[in-house]
Amino acid sequence: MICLIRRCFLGLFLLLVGWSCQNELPDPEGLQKDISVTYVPQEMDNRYIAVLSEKECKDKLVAVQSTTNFPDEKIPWEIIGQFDVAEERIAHIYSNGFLGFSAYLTKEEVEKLDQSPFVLRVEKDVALNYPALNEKSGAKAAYVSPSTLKKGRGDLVPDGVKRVGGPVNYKGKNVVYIFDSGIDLKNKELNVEVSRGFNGVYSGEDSKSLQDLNGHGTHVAGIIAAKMDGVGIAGVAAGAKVVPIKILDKNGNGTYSGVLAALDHIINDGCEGDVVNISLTGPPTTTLETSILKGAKKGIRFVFAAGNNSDDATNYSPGRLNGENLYTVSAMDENDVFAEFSNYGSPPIDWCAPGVSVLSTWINDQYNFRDGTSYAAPHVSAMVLMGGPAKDGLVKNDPDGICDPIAVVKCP
Ligand SMILES: [Ca+2]
Ligand SMILES: [Ca+2]
Repeated sequence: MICLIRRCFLGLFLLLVGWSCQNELPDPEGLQKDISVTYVPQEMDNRYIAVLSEKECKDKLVAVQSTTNFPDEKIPWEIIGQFDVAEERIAHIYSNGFLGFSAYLTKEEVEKLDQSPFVLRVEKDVALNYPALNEKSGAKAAYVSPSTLKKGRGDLVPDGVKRVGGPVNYKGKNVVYIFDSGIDLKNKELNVEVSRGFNGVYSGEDSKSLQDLNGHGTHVAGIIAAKMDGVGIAGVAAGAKVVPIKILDKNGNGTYSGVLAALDHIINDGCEGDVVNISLTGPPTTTLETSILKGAKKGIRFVFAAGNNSDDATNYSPGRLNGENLYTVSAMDENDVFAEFSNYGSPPIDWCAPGVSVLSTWINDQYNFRDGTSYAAPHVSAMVLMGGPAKDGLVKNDPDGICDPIAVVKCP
């Protein structure tokens, strides 16, 4: 179906939600948009990522492979040994998404590595910075205290969850990895699987625990899986296990090498049917995308936010990826109208889901309304966990002229 030409409604865009029957909840009008999905890469001083040639290494380092149960991990160590890089200068070993390592290196060492037939390329590590991740809501702060969502009322079903046909009590065994700022570990609304988590943050308070010190990851987790326990809210796949994969600290800072390490962990840990919810977007990189494609080939399903740049989604990675087990999600408001901030383009966008004034869990025993494709993607992650979404009509005013299908829970 082809939409009519994009209408010039952007200036009239208002943030309104249908909470009229919940008078005690704050009015989300005036909320700032969460534009956390655009990062500003900054080169790190002397940290590099060496990507090794699997073919060269496996052909020529056969002796190493036969000595261990984890041959791929041994290969980077073999190369590290050949180049005399001290162990304390190694940040990560990569053996699942790709073969390689990140390390603190001198320029001379980088040049030597670059010339090795075992090395495909050496990339500079970059700092990822999502300054908006830490933005508080505006003057009309939309935090909701638990007392407004207390026992006896049952679970409040947020508008977005309702729109997609949730909540459904999830009974399956698969998990959703929350690739984000961590998860509120003791949140009673969430079934957090800490033992399968991973921390890709190197330094500061955030490196010590998978606890979410920002709120973003907890919000995403609640949309997917807040429990139907008679209190608070209910998520789309209520009660599903969520796994904290921390790649951003409380101020929205992370590193490219940390993101790659987190992906490497997921590809090793994940089973067929597990889902990874990824809200970040940035410029495309081959190493990151290769890793994701490797995970998808293993049967792990990746759900990406399209990004909040009001731009063509093909310019943003990893949401620009297409193929089996890869889902990219745009955002709409409560009237099924395409969100003004959402990236567009079909392909790569597969589904549209609610992403305006989305109510979900937060840290410090709070609930919060947020805007962004970061919150549209988790609706679809929950549906992918339950076997994939069904289509319920098309979003209105899609700027690319091909209206994205609206994702809803598939009838059993
Ligand atoms: Ca609940
Ligand atoms: Ca479209």
